[in-house]
Amino acid sequence: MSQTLRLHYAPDNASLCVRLALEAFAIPHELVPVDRASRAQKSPAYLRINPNGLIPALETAHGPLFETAAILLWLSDIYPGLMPPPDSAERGEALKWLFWMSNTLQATERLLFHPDDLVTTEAARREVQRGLREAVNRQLTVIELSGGDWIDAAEPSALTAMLAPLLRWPALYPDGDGYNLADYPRLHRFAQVFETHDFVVTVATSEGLGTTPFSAPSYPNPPQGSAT
Ligand SMILES: N[C@@H](CCC(=O)N[C@@H](CS)C(=O)NCC(=O)O)C(=O)O
Repeated sequence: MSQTLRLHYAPDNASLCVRLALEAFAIPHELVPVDRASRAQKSPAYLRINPNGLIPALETAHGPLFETAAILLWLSDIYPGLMPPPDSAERGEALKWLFWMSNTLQATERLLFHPDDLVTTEAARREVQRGLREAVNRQLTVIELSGGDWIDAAEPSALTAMLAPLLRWPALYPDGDGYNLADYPRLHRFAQVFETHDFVVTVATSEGLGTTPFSAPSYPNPPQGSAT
């Protein structure tokens, strides 16, 4: 691939999943910060890269990509190891959970963090967030009990790069109330081991996420980015 990959990112945004995968597999890339304070993700220049006005986007020699899971899957076609190969026994299991994380867990979390996308009054916001918080907890129970062998912190992959931030954000956004990763022992243990990898420390340090970014998260410092 001739053109260097350019990841448009903001600290502690969904771009974190892609950064973890890029760093884990030493994939050459440039980082392009998106200034959320000035809503740069809605600027005409950024909308030409991602018409949804959302972070991340990845510029490639074949054009810009958006959607975190699609970017991870695209990278896995070029960099073996991110996903099990198409003809392997593990491929179906990996695809199943990658899509589930994208269209179920991540989508529910996004609504939990952005209730204003759905309702306008404070009472409605509280009601919607209560329901979405329960939904996230139910979904985490599903993956805790049913997730496959890929939930292995020792084996970095597209799947674990996507999972770890999804375990982090509900502890912080909108306020962390009603969420305790320790209620999910398998996922909690995964987070504790995952965050000891050098590539994770590198990304967490760069984004100001602290020393236990997944098992015991704290707000980003400096706080210029957030998953919300
Ligand atoms: N499904 C999208 C969701 C991306 C997303 O929600 N990004 C958030 C940050 S985590 C964002 O850009 N928020 C800014 C906004 O809504 O204006 C993906 O995975 O790429």
